[in-house]
Amino acid sequence: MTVHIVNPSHLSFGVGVITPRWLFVLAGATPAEFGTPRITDETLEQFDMNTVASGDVVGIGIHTGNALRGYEIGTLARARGATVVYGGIHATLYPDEARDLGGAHAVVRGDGDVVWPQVLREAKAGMLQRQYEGGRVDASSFVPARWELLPEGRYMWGSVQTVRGCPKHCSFCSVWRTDGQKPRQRTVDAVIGEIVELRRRGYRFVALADDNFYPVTLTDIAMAKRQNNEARLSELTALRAERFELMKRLAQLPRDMCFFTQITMEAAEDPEFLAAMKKAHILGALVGVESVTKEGLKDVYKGFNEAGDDLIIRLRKFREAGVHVLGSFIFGLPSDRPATFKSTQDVAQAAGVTFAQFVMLTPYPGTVDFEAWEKRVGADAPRVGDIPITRHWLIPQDQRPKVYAPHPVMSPDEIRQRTQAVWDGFYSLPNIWERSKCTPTLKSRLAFVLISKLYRQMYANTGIATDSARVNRANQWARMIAKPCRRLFTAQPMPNLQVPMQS
Ligand code: B12
Ligand code: SF4
Repeated sequence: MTVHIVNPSHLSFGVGVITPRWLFVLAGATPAEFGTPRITDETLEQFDMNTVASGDVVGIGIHTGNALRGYEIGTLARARGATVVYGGIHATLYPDEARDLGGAHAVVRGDGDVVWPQVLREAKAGMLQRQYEGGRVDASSFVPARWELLPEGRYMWGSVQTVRGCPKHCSFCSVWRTDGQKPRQRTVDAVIGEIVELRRRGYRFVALADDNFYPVTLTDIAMAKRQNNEARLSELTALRAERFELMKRLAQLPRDMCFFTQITMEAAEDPEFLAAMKKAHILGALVGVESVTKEGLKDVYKGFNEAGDDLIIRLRKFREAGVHVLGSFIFGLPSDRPATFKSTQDVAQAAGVTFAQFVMLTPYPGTVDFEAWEKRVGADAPRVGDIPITRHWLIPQDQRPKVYAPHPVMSPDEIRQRTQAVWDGFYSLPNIWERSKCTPTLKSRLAFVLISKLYRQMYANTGIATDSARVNRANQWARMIAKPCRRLFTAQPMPNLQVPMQS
């Protein structure tokens, strides 16, 4: 019996940017008695159905965007006599769908780390259950990824999770509802062990695949003090101390290492934290800016962000501390107006963000926004074929409309065109060249241009473009420049690298 683990994708580029972490974690959770699982990441190449034999187990992980391709794989694998098991955020939200449309014998909801061995053993014994509740496992039970199973020369960045969950409650995000609001921080040793393993193999760029790398803010601590809440205070200070301990250990790793994470902009008010990040080689962070106006922030329950000039000051603090920002902005919020687009681009440029992404407000399942939208459109939702757009992920890829939240004054097309124009403006060659000054040499400036263009092209595809010629062009471009880009990220392996000592 072979265990297959598949990350579905309808598009394969041959080269991947970030390792899909769950594949290697689930491989790590596979008990030795089942042998080494066969991992397929379809963002590299398509799953070879001929490798599936009757009695094999095929584990498929889906998020909303790749669920339909996942269902195709599951249906075909089941027809070959395999036992099909789904997991991942989308299967957690819609377990019945995976059974009805994806040929699932079983669905795992929540974390797979602890429950996966049980699933495999019960499958082997012919006692598989329809559904398993993986729940939110404690950080001490997170399984380390099996990086020795990485295919040679295919990815640019490794990915290591340091914390799961986020205490905030943004309306467009499902993380706080699925992963929970209580931060589950892994031990420093577990994180460092994996990173050393990756560097030994020649990965010097590592994405810290966290929901929010700064789960405890100075405001949280001040509030606990004000409330004389001793228990809360000691919990928060312990979490904060662990973050600093992690960064101290990261700082002891080879100097050529570079980390990237996701963080809220509150970290800008914490110079000690930013300085520790810089020392720890965390040189970049995605910051969810979302909106440059107070009204926009209110729309998404993100009142802890700043707007206007204060926002520019906050974002610049990252830059001044030596941490590059990938600013993430949302267009199509109810309070947005045509003028918001230009002012957003202006703020992004004035704030000195190194990269930016401009996404259109999309109701993702599991979010507050999705629930409100689904309730509002109800049974009257427009359909493509038989499928209501509230189940847009089930519409075949080539007919799938981009689904955006309805807006009080602008049509989806107006929002899309204006969003596209902001992408084009922010990533115009002169603007990229100007931003490339943040790197020291001509060679690195050219690399910066290449990477900016790759980022922009890959996004045009998964993000906002609806015109298929543009999507195809973006795809070809991305395919062409992905290989040379990968070379920019690799380093000499360091097989003898030691784990830095505890302080
Ligand atoms: C890092 C990350 C990224 C990175 C890297 C992706 C990569 N190659 O790995 C980048 C920045 C590229 C990215 C991009 C996007 N992301 Co993202 N990303 C994440 C993040 C923060 C962590 C993912 C991760 O590595 N987790 C660690 C692993 C170990 O956990 P896991 O994937 O949950 O897997 C566990 C369980 O789910 C389960 N499991 C998973 N699969 C399977 C399969 C089986 C068989 C079993 C038994 C169990 C199982 O077991 C695993 C171990 O416990 C998640 C949030 C999150 N907390 O998961 C969002 C998240 C997955 N992303 C999300 C989104 C929306 C996106 C984008 C669409 C954003 C955008 N607007 O462009 C793009 C889409 C990219 C694409 N086409 O795939 C959403 C997905 C929502 C949804 N309903 O699908 C999430 C949940 C965040 C959110 N805001 O809600 N992302
Ligand atoms: S801060 Fe980020 S991860 Fe946390 S709920 Fe908001 S969008 Fe989600």
